[in-house]
Amino acid sequence: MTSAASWTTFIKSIASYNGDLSSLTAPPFILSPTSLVEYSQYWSEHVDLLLEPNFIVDSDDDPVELKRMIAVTRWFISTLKSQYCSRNETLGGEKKPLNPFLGEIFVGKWEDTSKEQKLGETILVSEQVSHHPPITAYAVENKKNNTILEGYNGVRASMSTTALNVRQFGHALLEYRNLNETYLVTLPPLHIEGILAFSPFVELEQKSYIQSSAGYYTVIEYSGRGYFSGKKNSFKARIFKNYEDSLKKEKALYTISGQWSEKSAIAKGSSSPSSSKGETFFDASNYEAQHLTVKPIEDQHPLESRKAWKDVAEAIRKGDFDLIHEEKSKLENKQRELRKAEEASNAKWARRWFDEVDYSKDSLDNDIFITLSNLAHLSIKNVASGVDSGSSKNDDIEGMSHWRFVPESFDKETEIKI
Ligand code: CLR
Repeated sequence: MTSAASWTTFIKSIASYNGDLSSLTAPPFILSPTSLVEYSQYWSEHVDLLLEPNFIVDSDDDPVELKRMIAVTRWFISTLKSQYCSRNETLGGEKKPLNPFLGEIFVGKWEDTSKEQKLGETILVSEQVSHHPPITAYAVENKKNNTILEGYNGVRASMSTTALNVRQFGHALLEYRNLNETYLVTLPPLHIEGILAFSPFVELEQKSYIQSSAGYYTVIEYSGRGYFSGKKNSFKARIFKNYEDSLKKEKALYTISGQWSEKSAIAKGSSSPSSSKGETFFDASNYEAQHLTVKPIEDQHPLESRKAWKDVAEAIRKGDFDLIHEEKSKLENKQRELRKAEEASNAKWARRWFDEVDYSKDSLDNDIFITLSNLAHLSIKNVASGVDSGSSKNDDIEGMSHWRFVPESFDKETEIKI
């Protein structure tokens, strides 16, 4: 098959798409040799910004909690280029990632190479906690600064005439234990454009939110080429004293605007900073991502992603369709055998570092996710990330499962070395 012919087959398979991303038969050149379980690393490629709130000192201008919300918003904006553009930079376009198997894990660390050792070591643990539907859970932990980011995510996709539309499920919780402050972060919807033109890329859309336990509330609005700025990867973020204030845009304490993959500016109040008047908020092109270190494949456990997918990844790099298929089937058959054996012995695959929490059954007093969701008027049901609790889309109650990190299980871990 020529690549053009297999691309046509791919477009056709997309047209009859049923919502399950693993069922898409994509031509080799659109396949990435990286599993989705690795994507959790994108949350922490600017460790300094993630930890910054720990180092902000109180002064007599803005309240320190507001300064921290600005810092958390800056960290969040800084993650977007890694999350949504990095395949374009390293692989020449958006790709279809490997669909992780149940129990697949990915771990790594960011070392602090500075003399002062202000940041200390930061680790990542990522685990595939569900295969149908695919859900990845992760935690980023910095013991030195008592800071933990944890979360989980899954996607639902549907095809329109020109784009693949993707809704994200899940959220992140960012906890600064020394400050006694926690932030809830929702995940924006997105779509993949450029499929018909052979060059797929992500564009974010609609809104996402950050809710601080101190009350402050950030609303981020996304737009692409042809909308209010006409530039790709545009956003506008407004920081409010609380959710109620956000109902009137004029009440914004700060407004940030620009491109998340390039430059943005911040100004006090509710009008957008102009590039001349505003102070630089974040400049992605001048702030290189810090990649985590992963131990060599030889030293990895069989459940670790790069080890488990090694032969498939090599076949993808060679662009050998038959070999890809053969290697993938080996792995998938092994998984099928495992599930069958579990079923026969009435056993369930044990999740390693995460617990499933069902908010419709488990009684959870003082649960921080519930508290923050209530502050932000966000649904705690199993609905797309960022759906308002009063919205008509808030009715998808097929269990209200969420995934939570269990630090003790990780501390007891003996088989997997970071
Ligand atoms: C996964 C969670 C990360 C953010 C993120 C970035 C890109 C998304 C990915 C998530 C899910 C899978 C995704 C991908 C972009 C393309 C890919 C939607 C949300 C799909 C499966 C690829 C389809 C094939 C195309 C190349 C046509 O934090």
